[in-house]
Amino acid sequence: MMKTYSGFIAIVGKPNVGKSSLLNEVLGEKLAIVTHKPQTTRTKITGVLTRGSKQYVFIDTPGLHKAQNRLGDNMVKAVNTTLNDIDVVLLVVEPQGPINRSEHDLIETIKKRKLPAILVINKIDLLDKKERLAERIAQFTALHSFDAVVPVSVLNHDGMELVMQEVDRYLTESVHFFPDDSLTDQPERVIVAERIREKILLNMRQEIPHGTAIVIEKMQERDDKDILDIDAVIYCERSTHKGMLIGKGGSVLKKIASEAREDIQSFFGIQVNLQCWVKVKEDWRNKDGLINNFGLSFRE
Ligand SMILES: Nc1nc2c(ncn2[C@@H]2O[C@H](COP(=O)(O)OP(=O)(O)OP(=O)(O)O)[C@@H](O)[C@H]2O)c(=O)[nH]1
Ligand SMILES: [Mg+2]
Repeated sequence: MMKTYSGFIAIVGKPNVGKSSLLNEVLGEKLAIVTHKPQTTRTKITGVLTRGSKQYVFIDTPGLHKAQNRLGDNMVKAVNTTLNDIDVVLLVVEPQGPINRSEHDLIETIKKRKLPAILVINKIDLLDKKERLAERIAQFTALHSFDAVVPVSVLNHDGMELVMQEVDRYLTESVHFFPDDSLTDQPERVIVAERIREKILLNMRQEIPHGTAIVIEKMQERDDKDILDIDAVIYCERSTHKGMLIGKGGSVLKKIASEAREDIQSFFGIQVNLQCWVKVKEDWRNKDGLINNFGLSFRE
């Protein structure tokens, strides 16, 4: 029988460095949502890529930050336990700017647990001078002797095959843990909820999107037609936020829903009828029961 190989690869880094963008790029599919705002990703997201005998299991994680509420605690835990059973870590960083606390903490963890780690310097398209890159590499390798350093620009599809070549060295001979045609272990409802949350992040001011959670109450294909009916509830923390999410004459909610519908249609390849409602649940980000209900609790 043909030998098979697999590897678990954790993608970590401070918020907004392009971790989810990198995951989508290697998968060739938009699985994780991406925005220009920090703390877009809330839970760990598994993306599966199978190339012949090799299966890569990538785990995208929330950008580590100081937890400000129970939801934040869960996000931090999701990163730390992801690092338990992996073959190699991709530490994604910006090409310039100060190295922040969460990056120092991640490097400490990598050292302490003796994890193989590849430094991925993303967004090199933003560098004006090439010499800056050498400085950046020196700055990080002074902190840790990474197993490899790969500069990339996910935006320009530049350097990703080099990352894959480095990752290949950490695959081990083993069975494939997922069916070869799978993209993720995320339930479809979670993917739908995430698309709606992305459109809220893109259309609303900072404080509102971070206080929203989406619950898909119904998701069903019609018997007689190729239409997928989806009912979603957007929970927010204040009635003033509810008003803003809905907008004048429902204009804001309509825009969010129609952008999300387009995305969901192209992901699933089926016509979608999406209905969204907005409800208030005060301070849900500090209530374990609600975090749990919204599927945001930390799970192994
Ligand atoms: N210029 C440039 N922008 C990029 C590149 N890769 C990603 N971005 C942008 O960086 C922003 C953040 O990307 P994400 O993929 O959401 O970042 P993340 O690390 O997953 O962020 P969190 O989930 O919040 O931790 C988005 O606006 C991306 O379009 C790149 O190579 N070059
Ligand atoms: Mg992300």
